[in-house]
Amino acid sequence: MPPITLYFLGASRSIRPAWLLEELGLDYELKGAEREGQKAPQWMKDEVGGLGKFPVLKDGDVFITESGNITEYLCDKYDKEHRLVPALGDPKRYSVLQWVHAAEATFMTHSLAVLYARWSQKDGDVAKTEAGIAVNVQKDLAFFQAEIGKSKGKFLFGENLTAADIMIEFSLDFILARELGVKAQDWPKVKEYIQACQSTASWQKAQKKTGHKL
Ligand SMILES: N[C@@H](CCC(=O)N[C@@H](CS)C(=O)NCC(=O)O)C(=O)O
Repeated sequence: MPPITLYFLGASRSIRPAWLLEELGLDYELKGAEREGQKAPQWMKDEVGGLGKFPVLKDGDVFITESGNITEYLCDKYDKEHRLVPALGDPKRYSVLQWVHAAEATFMTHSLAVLYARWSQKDGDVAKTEAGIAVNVQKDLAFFQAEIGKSKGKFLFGENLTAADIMIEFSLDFILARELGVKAQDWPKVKEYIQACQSTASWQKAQKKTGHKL
């Protein structure tokens, strides 16, 4: 049995650590499940404890939660050549980690606000609420398009994949797939970037192993 287990919830951020594990060439056991209603099944929550949100990584006896934290953990422990996150003290480290954090703290926060309004607003003008919240999502996507436009390759930091791509790809795919405040534009560069990420051998392997589909 490999020491690493990935608790994977279908159609979720769990694709990030699956992609990263494949990119690092690590062997791992997959414990996968689909949502029941809108929620992860109870057995997964019972097994991992905590907040009961996914993905969760188990390495030996240690449970790690939060996809960004799992990313930093796996890179610190297994990316000894600092291919995916530059070494401590290298100023480039913080440019990469900026995206690792922005993927959740900015892009997902802004876009989920749209989704939650859609789910929970029972009366009044939901479209108007969405349009108001969508401004932040559009600013995020415009910023991303500008930054990818400066890259000398197909990924955020050139031709080589980094942890920044492994975190932000899901946020962008989720925003476009669920149409969370994106209607003002077609976002061609965002689509091209998602395509480039999903064409990597490691993303393809992760998708095949997990069955990930948004
Ligand atoms: N910030 C957390 C978010 C975790 C999260 O909300 N996960 C969702 C799936 S993407 C989940 O477990 N939902 C099922 C539930 O709440 O029962 C991360 O990046 O890992």
